[in-house]
Amino acid sequence: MFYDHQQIEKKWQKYWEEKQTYKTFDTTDKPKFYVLDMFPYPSGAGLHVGHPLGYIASDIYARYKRHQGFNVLHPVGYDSFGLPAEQYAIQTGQHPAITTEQNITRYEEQLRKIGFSFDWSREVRTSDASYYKWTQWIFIQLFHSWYNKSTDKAESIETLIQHFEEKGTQGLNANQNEELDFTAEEWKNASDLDKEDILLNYRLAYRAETTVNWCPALGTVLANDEVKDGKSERGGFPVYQKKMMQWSMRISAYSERLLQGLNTLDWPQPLKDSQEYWIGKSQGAQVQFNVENHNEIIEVFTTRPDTIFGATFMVLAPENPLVDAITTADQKVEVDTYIEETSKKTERDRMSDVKNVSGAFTGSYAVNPFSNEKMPIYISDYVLMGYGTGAVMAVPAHDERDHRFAKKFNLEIKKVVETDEDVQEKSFDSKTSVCVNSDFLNGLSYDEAKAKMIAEIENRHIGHGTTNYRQRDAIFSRQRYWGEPVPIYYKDGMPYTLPASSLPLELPEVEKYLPTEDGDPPLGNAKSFAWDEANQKVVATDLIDEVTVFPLELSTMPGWAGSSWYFLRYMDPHNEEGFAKKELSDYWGQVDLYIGGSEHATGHLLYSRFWNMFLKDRGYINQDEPFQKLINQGMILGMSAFVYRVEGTNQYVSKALANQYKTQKIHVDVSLLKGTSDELDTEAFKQWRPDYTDAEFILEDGKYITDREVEKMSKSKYNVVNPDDICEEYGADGLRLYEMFLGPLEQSKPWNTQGLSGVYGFLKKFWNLYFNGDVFEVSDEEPTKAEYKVLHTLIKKVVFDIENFSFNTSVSSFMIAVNELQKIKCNKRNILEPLAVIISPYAPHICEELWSLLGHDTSIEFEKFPELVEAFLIEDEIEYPVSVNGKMRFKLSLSAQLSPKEVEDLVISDPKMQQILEGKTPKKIIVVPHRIVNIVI
Ligand code: ANZ
Repeated sequence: MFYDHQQIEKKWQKYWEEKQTYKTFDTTDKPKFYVLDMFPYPSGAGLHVGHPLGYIASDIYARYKRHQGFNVLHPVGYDSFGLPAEQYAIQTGQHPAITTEQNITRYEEQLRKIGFSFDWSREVRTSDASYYKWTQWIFIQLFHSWYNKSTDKAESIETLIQHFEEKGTQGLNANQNEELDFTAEEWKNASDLDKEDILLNYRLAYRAETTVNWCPALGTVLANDEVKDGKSERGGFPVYQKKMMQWSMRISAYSERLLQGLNTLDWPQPLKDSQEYWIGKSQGAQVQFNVENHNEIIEVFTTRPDTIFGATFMVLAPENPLVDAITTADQKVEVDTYIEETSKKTERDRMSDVKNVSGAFTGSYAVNPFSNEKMPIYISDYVLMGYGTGAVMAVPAHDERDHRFAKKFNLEIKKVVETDEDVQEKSFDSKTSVCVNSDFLNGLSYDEAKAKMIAEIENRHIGHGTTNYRQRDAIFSRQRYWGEPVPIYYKDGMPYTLPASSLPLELPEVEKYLPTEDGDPPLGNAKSFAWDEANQKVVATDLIDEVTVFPLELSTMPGWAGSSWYFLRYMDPHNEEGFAKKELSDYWGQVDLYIGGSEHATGHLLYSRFWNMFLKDRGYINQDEPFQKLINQGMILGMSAFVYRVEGTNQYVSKALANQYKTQKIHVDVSLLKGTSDELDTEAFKQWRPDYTDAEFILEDGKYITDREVEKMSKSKYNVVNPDDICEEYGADGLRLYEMFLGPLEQSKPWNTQGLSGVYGFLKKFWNLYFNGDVFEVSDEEPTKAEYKVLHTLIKKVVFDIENFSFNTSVSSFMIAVNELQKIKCNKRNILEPLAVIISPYAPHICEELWSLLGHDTSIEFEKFPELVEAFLIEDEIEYPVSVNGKMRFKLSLSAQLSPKEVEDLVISDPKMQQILEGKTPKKIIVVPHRIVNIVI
């Protein structure tokens, strides 16, 4: 029977839509299971076959869990604020909302064609006011919260105010910008404005002057994870360091919890490692050094207090405020010149440039509190102001950067202590070290030496043990248009939140998406964007009088705001009273399986854990961690095609002849190749672009053969394959099976359209198992043991594979099972019904069709997954090879239930064996049960 995938797939997609097959209900007595994909940013280019890889895997899992009786939440939505739509708006004047809408429509069409079992009714879009209303609401909660280190959680700002009223800052253990010290009396006497200023020092969403990554070409600040090698991740524009007033999120308050939480998660180890590295916990000590002839004290952070005897000089960050005070008149010019030079470098450049050691001497000396030696004080850009205390004690015999610095400036290198770690690592350049073991630490292990030094430092009151985290607070404002407005207005320069009842604060219309002439962000162009405090509404910008009408915040939220909590919105997407009802967030709880790309390791996956912990602290949800199990799908790579242009001409030479010319290698679109071959359709190439209209070709055997190479699949490399084309030709079921068949989910693998015919052939064979010629024919006869064995072998394998996320191996098992059933001409209902259920998570359309042909009038989706009956796997008869003196002589079929002794007796009494024995008695008989019989005569 002809397998008409197009007709079948259209029919079932329509059916699912009409019957709302995948709509998920909350009120259920079934156990829940939450399967989530990282939601897409709807780009203008649409989907290519690399995008659905993770979605197919999660869809298979979601369907499998439905078959197992779970109430599955498997939603989809769009991360629809972001830079590309805005860049496009700047170029074309087209409102980003319009392009975003168009892109979403295209995405949805493409996704629907692949037959995903999403509950479309729960779709969210981060750029919809009904969604970002709650992003703004969460921002407001963060603004009105502080981190109490004593209770180790975020609390309402009211509890902080109460503490100030009762005790001032006494006994306060908070996470803050600056350590403040005041009494209850002083607090009460402070003006309202001063009180607000103090509170800003503690809020979880706060404004402060920070050094930011400023990207002039994009006109905005970027997060550290949006900057790669000093360039913006999007567009590759240069990024500079600049001090600006910015909104920040106090994620650093959560560093320890973010670190500890990793232990509870089932995530890939490399992903956990990168979060751990990003958080960067260091344990050590803060130690004070006196400066000769100055009252200033230099405080350093060191992870190696045990090396203090070998500290021979000090290095301050050029921005350290102490530099000015301790620089001598003689050294001032040199120091100032150096400071000027470093201000041009980004923090990243400073950290990555290890070869060019640079610095300047301040002219002052510190005193080593342990060796009492004089230590010259330098400044250098390898010391960063934002980490620790912005100053280091340099131990050139133990620290590589200090060592390079000492070499360059000819400073003393003194090795002091031989610890376990030194012995293990064989300190990087021991030849230059003088070994002056200090009696104080001799014989101790690294840990012991460190602990002893910290105790001694504390004892002498010159410092204390401390823990530092590399992770900084996250800058939260962007000077862009296409993002969530920050629900803040300014009165006397102080930020105040809008009342929650007035949300959403809608993104205003602007004429231009560029910064204003005064350098304000694009929202500064809006005609109606001011806050009328008394009437609690947005009014014309002209009305700002700083009395009743105030300016609103002009920056917008970063891309990660909306994606930090979307998994909660899916639980209750239409709620207008809250972001999600507590009963529902309790019922759906954690995401049980989250699938997405590894590029979100330190961005989205840290921010969303942070917001989730915050919402838990404030009692809005119950779970600590949002994503219990996470899988990073690999990338699907494209097969790029290249032509060789003879330099300076419009001639193109075929691959094999290219080395005879001086050529340039140029990408061509893979759609210009003939069929699935490497041959270029030269006519199509000429029409591709105006510059190629007059192209001439140097052919081999009358053909132009392109060069091929595996690269990342990307529109810019012209190697994308559109899933729509694949669905058209091989069906969505073919696409789904093939994407899984390509290889293990986590690995990267090249796409090869030729491989699709294999899975398509399988689908046809599977289909035809249910037909006799053109007639659907399934027999009700009881299957044989052999038939049951094929089925149950498959059940066992597929259950194991799905539960271990090994989707590629299931596809091979389907192929094996279908081949075997075809060979034994099985068309029994008791085999073919369960077979359709087993294959349906992978190829849902064909299985729905077969299911309905089998006489069912409900969807296959909720059928119970067939259960394994081990008895069917047990062999009845074993065909024993009988080997005599190491040579296989004959085979004997015996019951699998026999004991070794019974096997032995039956083999010996067999006439064939009797003939071989010729009356002799065997010297030795070894029976390996179910395998072989070895006889020595
Ligand atoms: C002496 C020493 C001896 C150090 C030694 C290391 C090895 P992590 O692990 O990243 O926390 N350091 C401290 N503050 C710094 C800053 N603002 N900029 C650059 N470097 C800074 O690194 C902590 C170590 O990095 C500290 O321990 C300090 O050097 C340096 F054999 O002190 B150490």
